[in-house]
Amino acid sequence: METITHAAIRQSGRYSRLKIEGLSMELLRGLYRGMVRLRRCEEALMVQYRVADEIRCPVHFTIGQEAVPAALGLLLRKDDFLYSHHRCHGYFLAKDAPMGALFAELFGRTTGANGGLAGSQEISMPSHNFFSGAILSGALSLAAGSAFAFQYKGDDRVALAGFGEAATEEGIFWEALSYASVRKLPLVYICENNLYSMYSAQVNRQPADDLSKRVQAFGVRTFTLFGNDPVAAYEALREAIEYARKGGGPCFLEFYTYRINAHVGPESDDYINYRPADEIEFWKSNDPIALFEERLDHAGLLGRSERELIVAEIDEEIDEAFQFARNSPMPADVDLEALSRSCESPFAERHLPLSSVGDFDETQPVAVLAPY
Ligand SMILES: Cc1ncc(C[n+]2csc(CCOP(=O)(O)OP(=O)(O)O)c2C)c(N)n1
Ligand SMILES: [Mg+2]
Repeated sequence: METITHAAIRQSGRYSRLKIEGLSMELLRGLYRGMVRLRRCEEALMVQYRVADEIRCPVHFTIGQEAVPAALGLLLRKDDFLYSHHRCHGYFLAKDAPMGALFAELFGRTTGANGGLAGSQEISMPSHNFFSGAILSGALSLAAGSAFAFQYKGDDRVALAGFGEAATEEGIFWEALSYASVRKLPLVYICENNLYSMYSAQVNRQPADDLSKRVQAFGVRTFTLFGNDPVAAYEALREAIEYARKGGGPCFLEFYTYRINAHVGPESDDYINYRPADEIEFWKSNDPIALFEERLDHAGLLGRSERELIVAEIDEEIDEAFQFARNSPMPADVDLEALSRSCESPFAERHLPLSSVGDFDETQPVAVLAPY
């Protein structure tokens, strides 16, 4: 199998393998729309971020990394669970969660997905089975737990988690992977390897750029791909999700990509000089949307005027999302104590008496926990 690393991608030059032949117009339009919707959303939020200082939470933008969330959005079922990390807007939209609830959350309004109290990197939308979080790798074990619950109940649901390559530097990644492999859990791990953790390159943090190889040692099926090809991303994700759904066990997909914007916030962080200018230029020339548009033009599909209509429709949705956020009320005084801490634990209180029946006796009946 061909080895993919960030260095090998640079060496092989501009990507030329994007194939759209034989794909339905519905799929091509869906991929294009998903990528452009995320891009326009992020660009608009960047422009509005400082205007009137209405967005106060840190935002990790995702320009350049649109292909994977766009592909994922066409494959997820409503009842699947998707977990994500700090760079979460693409995953939020992929789970079909409403743009207005995202914008209002960033604006700190009551109509935000979490009533304006979570902000960008902690946003969740339980009604859409979507959960993100700023604790790096925290979502990985939660996703494994959901996958365990689905398997235990005999559901054919899949739990997925999207994260960056630095999440694999936490022990919990390997612990969850090991458990998922042993139990053949319906779990799909989506790693967007964008080479950096904040301002630090992967080679300065990990022994080698060979994550998939290390994951294979855990008996987990892996897919390693150039991550700015939406069609390849779609096909790999489809195969992995189906494999997990049918009981094959967990999958790990590593998508090689690059974030064009700063690690956090709308302003550039290139003044830190943590990444070479020619590297940034290389990845700009491999912009997933530009690569896709080129192939569409070459094949004479989804022409300029049709694409402009899609963009206009998206821009209208974005305008409405801003209006919704700006016209929504700020939260009233919030009791943070009650929000973040509670001495009550109804689940434990219901079940602990059951599991402490008598002294240890291996013949005693096993307490059966009711689902909560
Ligand atoms: C447990 C923990 N440690 C450190 C951080 C600080 N932190 C926030 S984002 C980030 C970089 C993450 O890099 P990666 O996982 O590759 O995702 P990317 O930002 O590149 O998308 C770090 C170290 C954190 N949020 N949580
Ligand atoms: Mg990274």
